[in-house]
Amino acid sequence: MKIDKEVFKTQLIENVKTLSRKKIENATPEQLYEALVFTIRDYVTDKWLRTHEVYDSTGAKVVCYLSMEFLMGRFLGNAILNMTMTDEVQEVLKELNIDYNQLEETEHDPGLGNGGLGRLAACFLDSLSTLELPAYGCGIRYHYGIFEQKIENGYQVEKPDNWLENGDMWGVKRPEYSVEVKFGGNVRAVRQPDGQYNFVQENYQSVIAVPYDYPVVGYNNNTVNTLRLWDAEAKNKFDLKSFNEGNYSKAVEEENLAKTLTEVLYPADEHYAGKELRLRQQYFFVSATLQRVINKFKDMYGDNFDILPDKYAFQLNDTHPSIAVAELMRILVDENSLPWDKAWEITKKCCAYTNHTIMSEALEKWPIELFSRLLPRIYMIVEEINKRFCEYLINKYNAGPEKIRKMAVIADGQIRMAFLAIVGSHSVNGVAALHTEILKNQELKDFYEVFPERFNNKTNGITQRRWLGHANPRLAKLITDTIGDKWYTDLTELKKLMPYAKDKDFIKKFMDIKQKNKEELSDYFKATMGIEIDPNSIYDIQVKRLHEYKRQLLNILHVLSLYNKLKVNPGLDITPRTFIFGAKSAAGYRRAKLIIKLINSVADLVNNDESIEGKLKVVFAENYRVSLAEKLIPAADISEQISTASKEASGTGNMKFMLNGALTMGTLDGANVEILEEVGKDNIFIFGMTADEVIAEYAANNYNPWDIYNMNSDVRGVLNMLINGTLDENPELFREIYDSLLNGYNGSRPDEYFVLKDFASYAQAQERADKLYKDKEKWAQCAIINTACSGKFSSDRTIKEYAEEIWNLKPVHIDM
Ligand code: 26W
Repeated sequence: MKIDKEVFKTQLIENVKTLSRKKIENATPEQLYEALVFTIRDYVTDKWLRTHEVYDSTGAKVVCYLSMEFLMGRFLGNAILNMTMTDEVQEVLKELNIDYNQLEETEHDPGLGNGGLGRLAACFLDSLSTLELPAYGCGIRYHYGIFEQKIENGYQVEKPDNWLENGDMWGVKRPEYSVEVKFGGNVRAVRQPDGQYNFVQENYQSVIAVPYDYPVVGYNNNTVNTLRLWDAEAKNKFDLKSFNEGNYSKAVEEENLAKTLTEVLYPADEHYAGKELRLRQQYFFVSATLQRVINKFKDMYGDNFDILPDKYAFQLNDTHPSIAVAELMRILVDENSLPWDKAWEITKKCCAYTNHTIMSEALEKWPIELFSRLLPRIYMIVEEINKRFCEYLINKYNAGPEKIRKMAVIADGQIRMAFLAIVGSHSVNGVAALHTEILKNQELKDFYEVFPERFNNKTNGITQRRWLGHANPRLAKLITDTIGDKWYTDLTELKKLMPYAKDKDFIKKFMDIKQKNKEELSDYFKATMGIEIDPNSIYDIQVKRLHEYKRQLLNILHVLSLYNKLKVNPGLDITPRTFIFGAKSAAGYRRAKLIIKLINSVADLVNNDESIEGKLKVVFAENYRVSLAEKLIPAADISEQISTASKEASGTGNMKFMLNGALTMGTLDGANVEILEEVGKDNIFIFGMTADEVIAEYAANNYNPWDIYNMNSDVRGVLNMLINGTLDENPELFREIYDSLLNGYNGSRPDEYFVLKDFASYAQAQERADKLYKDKEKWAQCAIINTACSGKFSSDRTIKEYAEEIWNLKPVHIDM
């Protein structure tokens, strides 16, 4: 966007004055940040208003992306980039002697998500706006995001993340769109004159859902979509009626409910805990969203509900919002008197469900007792859905009791949210080709047989605006100087870099940038953690949530084996390597927390042993989050994507690293399979069991890791170190890890995730990497090819597929 620099400068100076009563030269970075946000927001708001004017006047179809998590990252830099104001803003700030980077760093990175699923939602919003697709992100305005991680004495310690403490600079409160959300009480059936029953919820507790809107700026266009996050407020700060009736405790209860409901994001990733408050959160934001949508729909189209699917699509980001199926039925049937069958057809046409994991611990199954107490009317509706579905299975497929119990939405005293989502949607998708095949042929086989037409794949993607344009401005500029700037909106343009993989001049520039990024990261570690790392070493990075299936353990055990090799043979010719980890563990996931401690203990051992002459370094980067990812990923040489095959649904970090010219060290899991297809086998390090092998091995159930221990002396050496006091003064500290690998722990199978089974193959792949790195030019070529071949993994491609194949959503051009 062309802006007048002088005007902009005046606005900025004025804003500093009004907001802080200061001259610009005396303002603190925080005050400057605030004034800059105000200035930028003005430009954004014009487009934002216009966007919604056009949506309303054209009656365009809108997608609501329903998600418990949106891991947006900082807003400022991304908004400026997408407004294409970066150069102008930076020039103005330079003229005013202000450090732009420092201002960006002042923004609290809002961590309203756990990991991949939340970040995917954020990338999708960026693509939706860039593609001019009408969209709302719908979620919860948690007052506390994912905890801030501190490492104390090698252990993770969780600190509250009060992201709103300095105000909410980007959110706009919209009290006029508030709605009431009801919990508990009882349902009374009221017989109507026509003999039909009306169901009324009585004696309930309720809260007011109040939306806050955040702008989602499209790249180089006029589209500004909305991220709508719901906050809870008490109905009446002091409910007068309840008070007068002497129902003082109810008034207080409702106030407490409002306070706790949106207080904090649940920080357990891929682990279902069955907490009442979590179910309340789910119903809260789903009900608020659907009520608001239906109110608006009725304002625009009256009660012609047949066209609801032509106007709204609801995408369910995992099962977390799958209660939407029942809530939409309630609104249509109870509040708008639609016949059940008609409402059901409409609901199915509107809803679509994305599955993000096959980990069985993640499956949401609510106990009937809890569910029916909290949501009595919704429970009745789920019962009816279940009854009709079971009848369908019997009539159409002659299903017997066995089949029914396997597939019912309600069984064994529980409500199975994934099944509710599948039954109530017209589309069920996995997030990578392999993942979708596993859903169809294993996890959801029964449903695939009944509804084959519903199943489809949408391989994940990432936004190149944040993950290249914003995170790696040097590389972005080199690419633009070389092939033009079309890649910002069409990532397949990067293919044009292929010929440059052999161009000496380009190779040098590409690798100089990598070097510069590595030096910057080294400065960052020095400044924040006091650790020195060598920018000439290989930066080998594994950053993601800590989970056993992701196998950070495999990585750190391999580091230990390298250490042992160097101890035996100090002259060993290996390229110096810095192994960088970043990972938050769920607060209650004991094994994962112990693995963090292990990584830090290995770091202590290795980093302080002068005899290995700095050939190995281990760094655990504290508090991994979006803004830290933006520093780490552009500096990576090797990207560790080493999950047990079949377990990682897709992965998206793998795509960010590839885009930034790192080589993948990976298993044939999730989207790694497709990365291999794009780059070819010479430009990636693949190792380990395949998904089929893992599944077969698991079924055979005769794997004995002791065989590996006995045969492989590297493995033996490393495992012994876990229990012989080398790593901690308490030799028993890591006994649990040792046992889990060799003997099984607490009833689970030994080495459930095949760490030892894949160890040798992993070590060999690492040797291949070490060897390749010695040929600087060859390595550079591979790195460039990785960037050049990453076009498929743009979330623009993914979102186009969702829009065309699931939502039937058309772009709407916004003119100013
Ligand atoms: C109920 C607790 C819970 C919380 C979060 C269960 C499950 C989750 C998510 C589904 C976990 C998650 O983020 N899954 C990741 O989704 C990414 C986006 O599709 C994939 O790339 C990752 O492979 C997958 O682990």
